[in-house]
Amino acid sequence: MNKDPRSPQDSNDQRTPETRSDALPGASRRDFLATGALGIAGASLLGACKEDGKGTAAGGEHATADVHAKAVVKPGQLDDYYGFWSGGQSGEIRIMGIPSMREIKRIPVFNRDACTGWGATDFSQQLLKGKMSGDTHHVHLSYNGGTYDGRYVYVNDKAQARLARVNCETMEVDKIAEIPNSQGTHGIFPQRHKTGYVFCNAEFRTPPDNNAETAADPRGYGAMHTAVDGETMEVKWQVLIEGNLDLCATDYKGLYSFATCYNLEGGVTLEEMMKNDRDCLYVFNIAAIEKAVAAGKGKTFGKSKVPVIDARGADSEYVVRVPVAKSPHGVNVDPTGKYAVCSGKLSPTVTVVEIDKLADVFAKKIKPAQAIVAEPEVGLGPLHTAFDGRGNAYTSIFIDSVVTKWNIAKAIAEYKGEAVKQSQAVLQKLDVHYQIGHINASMSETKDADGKWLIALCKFSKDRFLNVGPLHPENDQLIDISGEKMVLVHDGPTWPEPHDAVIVRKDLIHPKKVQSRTDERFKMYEAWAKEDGVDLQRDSKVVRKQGLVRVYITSLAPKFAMSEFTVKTGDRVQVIISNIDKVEDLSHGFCMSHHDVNFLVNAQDTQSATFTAGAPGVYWYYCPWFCHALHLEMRGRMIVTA
Ligand code: K7E
Ligand code: CUA
Repeated sequence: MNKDPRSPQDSNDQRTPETRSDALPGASRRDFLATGALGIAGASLLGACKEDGKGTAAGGEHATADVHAKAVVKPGQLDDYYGFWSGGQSGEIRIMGIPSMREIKRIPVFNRDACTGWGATDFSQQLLKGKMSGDTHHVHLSYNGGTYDGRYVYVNDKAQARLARVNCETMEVDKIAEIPNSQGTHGIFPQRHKTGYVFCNAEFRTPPDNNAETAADPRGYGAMHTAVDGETMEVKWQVLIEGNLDLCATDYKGLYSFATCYNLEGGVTLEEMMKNDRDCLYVFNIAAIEKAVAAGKGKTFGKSKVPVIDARGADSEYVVRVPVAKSPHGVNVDPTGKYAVCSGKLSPTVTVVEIDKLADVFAKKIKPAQAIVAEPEVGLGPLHTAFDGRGNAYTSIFIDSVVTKWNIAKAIAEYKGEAVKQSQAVLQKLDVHYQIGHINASMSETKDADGKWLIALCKFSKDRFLNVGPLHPENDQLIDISGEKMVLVHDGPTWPEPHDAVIVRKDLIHPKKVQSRTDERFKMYEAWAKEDGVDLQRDSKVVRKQGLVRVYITSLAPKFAMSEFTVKTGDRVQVIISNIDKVEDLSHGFCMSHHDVNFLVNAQDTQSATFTAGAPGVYWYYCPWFCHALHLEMRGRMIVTA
């Protein structure tokens, strides 16, 4: 059997007809859930990966040669979209080309990266403060007027409660904010009407004043919804909430931010967290919170100076709680800005909240539950939802390993009670391989959703790739959603674990081709150069200071302008390398033998790193980037004296 996913002969489905789920939903899956067969999530959620034996049916997703051809980007051709993938446990971001699924670049963020020297250079160490790992889940770009403005990419670090920003001109991290009073910074979302706040949700409840006295009793725990200024990356304010906060979203008008809560119970064990039949969507009223902060109503906790509005307990002018399907995970706002779709992880349904009704909820004219306008049944374990801009939604269904396409208007009509025996809202279920987490469609999180491509980020890959040992790659699957039926067109293995991804039209992103020396970090080099009377792009010079030897070197293929310098053993040595080549793509680097120093310096760039000179002797430094026919000769000696 031909398993090449690009092959028109590939069935993309190796299951027996009984286990296929792209038929319209029957009653059986609902019954399975209703009878409590789901049990404790741990067992079923992870145990439900379907058996995929040697296959039967062919042509499962109506794949045709034409459809596959659309996803092929020939040598020399460019992709139509940038894909920004989070890197999960790797701590990085990746840039993919869509539809080819080619990985074009990795952006180190919270990780130490041996290729570029991120984590070892002076600038990156200033931002990372010695932390060399992170857990990135959610990547989102800055907005203006409901669509991407192409300036920044934001990404969370769940492991150490941080928010990083990548400057799209260079595709390098330029700022990292630490989120106070928080653990498990998970869902993030920027405002969409302009580059305003980026909201960050704390997934883990902790005592706001975390200390020895408050640590043990979970009754005092809460979680913070944090507003970070997307321009300055300063933390502006926080709202303290009783439940946990999972995924995050914003509306299109700048009125609200949203957070799903899967633990309204306030439990600390799995069983306790799963008790309630409904949890909630927190809706934050931004103007009311800003007003309270301006009026000095915020408290502070611990060392943090950030004002915190305590909104625990009952609904208030600051926050209301809309009851949604059990243990919700994703919340996604559709491209019209009208609906927030919340996926009930432990319910077969998604809850659709009409955003315009929330003003009446805050005004106490209607109850929070009255903002709910639909609750279609989409399958077992709904997680996240994407949109095509044509009124359809695509929900990732973890336990069933399918993508469910459903129509929002039809789901709303059915919820109004217009008698329907079998739901007409669900249009198709497509098998994915396997255990899908996030899902996203081209421009889905903007008003310009164009319904061309859908990406399914699957957690398991099993038999889809060559066996590479117990740790399998993830399987990112590309689905064509331009037609009436979804068609799976490509399998893409990825290094674990991209949780989320956004697909951005290429005309919206304009990186520089050569460094223009206008980034934040040049201020740092220029300050040193001024202090030492050095012209970074002209001078190569050793400057001996109290406790530090600064070595300025320019590089121009195939030479470092300084081929020898002398320091004493134990000296702190800071090398500041300026690549003065002007040619696009002409990167040099600097590697000091036996000193764990190795970093990249792009054309027209400056980079620096600091290390301690080792035992007396000679140490060669060299350019690790292949830059010239005489690249191997591009080196020099550090002489270390006793
Ligand atoms: Cu669903 Cu962190 Cu967005 Cu993982 S989260 S999938
Ligand atoms: Cu410069 Cu190799």
